[in-house]
Amino acid sequence: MTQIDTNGLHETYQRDGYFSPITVMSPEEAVALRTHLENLERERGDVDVKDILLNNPHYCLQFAFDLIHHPKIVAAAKAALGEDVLCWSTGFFIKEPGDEKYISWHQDLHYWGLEGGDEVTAWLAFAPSTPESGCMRVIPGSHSIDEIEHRDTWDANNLLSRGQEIVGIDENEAVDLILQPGQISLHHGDAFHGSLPNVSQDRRIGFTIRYITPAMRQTKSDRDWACRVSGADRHGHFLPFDRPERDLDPADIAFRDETVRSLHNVFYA
Ligand SMILES: O=C(O)CCC(=O)C(=O)O
Repeated sequence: MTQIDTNGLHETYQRDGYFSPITVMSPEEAVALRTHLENLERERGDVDVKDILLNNPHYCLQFAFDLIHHPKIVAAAKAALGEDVLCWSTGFFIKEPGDEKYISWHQDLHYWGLEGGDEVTAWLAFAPSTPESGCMRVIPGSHSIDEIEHRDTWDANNLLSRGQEIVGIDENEAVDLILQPGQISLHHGDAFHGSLPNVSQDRRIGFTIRYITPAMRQTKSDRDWACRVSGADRHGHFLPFDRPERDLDPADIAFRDETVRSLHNVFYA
């Protein structure tokens, strides 16, 4: 089956700013991906795997590049965005069992420099994502609030670049996005979301894929990159890139580093 049931997805997503869960692969396939990831973490001490996983691993890891084209994940992104879709960035959010890492309440589009189009994130679970393991939480309907002030905390336990947070959220309104391995959630770039520490016995591993419409434009940098995954790009606002020929090739790592430096200039602008 290459299709998912997108019945009601578009309307629910438009109304609530998120949709969850959507099964895109079997738990066995997700466990195989996790094993591959953990082998890389264990065996590739010669490169900074942790940093690569955090920012744009799809530029230098084949399985990450292939996931951005996964037919069921792309079908979900299309149900949210329409036929023409680019992948702008990816990244793993990993919380170790018992560590204090968390993600403060924020809106993604607040600090990415992107304007003029739409964005949706697909968050793919490689491990169970539950209230105990610190699953993502979202405030339904908050995506209709265009942009709200954030304050930078720079807290070392906050997994966000500047520890940016929205103050004064009523957490009673929050919904837990509970996912089993092989399931995704979708959330809108303006939806208020965050997550608590992992108090379970297992790792919480989420792979985020940021999809945009081609009308989106990077306003804080002269150059930015994105890969077409569906339909056409009639705007040409982003530079293209190819599938890596092998995992962790030095030339691909150097390219990824360049794109990450450029992104950091945007995030810390
Ligand atoms: O992994 C999480 O808990 C939050 C991830 C997040 O902030 C995002 O995908 O935009």
